[in-house]
Amino acid sequence: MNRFALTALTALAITAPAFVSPAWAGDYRVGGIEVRRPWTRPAQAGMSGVGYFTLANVGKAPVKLVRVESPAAQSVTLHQTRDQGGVSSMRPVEGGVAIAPGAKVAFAPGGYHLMLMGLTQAQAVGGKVPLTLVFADGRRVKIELSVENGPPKAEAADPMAGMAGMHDHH
Ligand SMILES: [Cu+2]
Repeated sequence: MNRFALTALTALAITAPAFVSPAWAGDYRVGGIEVRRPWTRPAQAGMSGVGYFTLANVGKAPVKLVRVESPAAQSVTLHQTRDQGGVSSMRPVEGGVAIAPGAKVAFAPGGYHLMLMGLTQAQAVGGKVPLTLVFADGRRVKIELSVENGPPKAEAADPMAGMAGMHDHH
């Protein structure tokens, strides 16, 4: 790891809760659980929002995401979009989402996702939406979704992101 990355991590460690150690900006790791690239889309207050990220089990025991809480919405539900006979529909996930040791599950458009019902305020690009992931063993992991127009890139700097932002003013 280079010096710049170390400095950035140190700065993050000061603002993040002590029990969360980000692997990089936007990632979270608590025990054997990693939450990678959490993001959501812009939305208006009172409407429904979404939540996307990759959940990785880097520990030795199974984990299961059972519930998500957020002060930013009246309720948060685990959903899954399914394609049945060419018709796409989404439904609540019963019993949570289990992840075996060494496995990961993508919450992404077209599959698992979070539904944030009844947003308490508008979500604008560049903003953050706080969530708490609750696991079957009682562990609670606090994360923030960053509000993006699309899936965040692996690279921090995306020149096209700035172009898209300028376009919004037309
Ligand atoms: Cu949904």
